[in-house]
Amino acid sequence: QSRSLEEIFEQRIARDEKIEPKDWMPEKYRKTHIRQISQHAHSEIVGMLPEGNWISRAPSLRRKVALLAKVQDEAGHGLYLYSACETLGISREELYEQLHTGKAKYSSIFNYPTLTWADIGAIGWLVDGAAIINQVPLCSTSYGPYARAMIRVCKEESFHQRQGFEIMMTLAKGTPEQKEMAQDALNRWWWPSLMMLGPTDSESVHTEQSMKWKLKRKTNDELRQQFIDQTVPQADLIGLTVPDPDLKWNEETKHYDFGEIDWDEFWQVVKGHGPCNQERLSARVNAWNEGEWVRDAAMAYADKQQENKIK
Ligand code: FAQ
Repeated sequence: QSRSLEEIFEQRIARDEKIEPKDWMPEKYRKTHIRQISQHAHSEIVGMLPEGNWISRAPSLRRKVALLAKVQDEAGHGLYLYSACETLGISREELYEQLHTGKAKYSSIFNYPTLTWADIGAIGWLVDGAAIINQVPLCSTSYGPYARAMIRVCKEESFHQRQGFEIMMTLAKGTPEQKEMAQDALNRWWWPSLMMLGPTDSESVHTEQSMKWKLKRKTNDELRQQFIDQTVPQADLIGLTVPDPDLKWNEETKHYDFGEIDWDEFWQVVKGHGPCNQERLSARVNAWNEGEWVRDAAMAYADKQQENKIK
């Protein structure tokens, strides 16, 4: 019986049909989706913190409005993704619990500090740039709720990427100090942005199975190469230098060759030892604890409404 269900499932995947919440799915498919979608949701929520740091210090009203809108979008993406994840039979409380206890990961990139205003430009340009490259293929992922969430998320990420690039372009065209600030931000965010796309394919434990299930449509290395090929000409255009002496256009492969990524640094950050891991996690745990009275009040109000209805 279960074998034939599995066969039907495999055939549906082969036909590029979407799998919906009430459809039969292998337990491992469900689990790995909970893992990836929840980590994605946590990343959106933790990702608000480095940028939130600059909302009150944005250099103009226009910049402040755009940054506020971007950070709000990220909250929306997080909530959207948590909802998609809940359709797989896990509760919001369990998901938060996994984040707060360090059981669930979130993207390594958000464990780096935002030291100057140019970092806001670099995050939009590079981090959202990498996020789009990773997420566009996810619009055709096999799990329906995740695929549909990605369509809207990608549209908003595109605005985020452009606001970041425009900040960098403005700084690069500005005073020598401003240009230097932009270059410094690029120097610090370049390598972590490449790491963000995940370990190399040979080290990636989940890629093979996730590609078979069409959860992932491209491998980590394919996405990384695409990101580099897209971003290097953008840096050239605004007169900034990508901090990689080995970076070179390869006429034969029609791709950029690039230098060695420091994977030790990546795994240190993933294991909780990055520059801001503790700060990020404690900000989330505190927000949860301090919000308890709001949740309690909302529940008490809902109960009262329900009682009134019964009467
Ligand atoms: N950080 O076998 P793989 C955003 C873990 S959203 C931390 O290759 P997989 C928006 C991985 O979980 C950014 N951990 O894993 C925004 C696994 O550990 P596990 C987030 C990482 O899943 C912009 C282990 O390493 N985007 O930026 C990372 O096949 C600006 C082995 O790795 C998504 O989550 C990492 N970077 O591939 C917000 C997109 N990479 O779980 C604010 C959806 C890997 O077994 C401001 N996710 N690990 O304990 C994906 O596409 C995939 O999950 C990958 C990883 C590509 C991230």
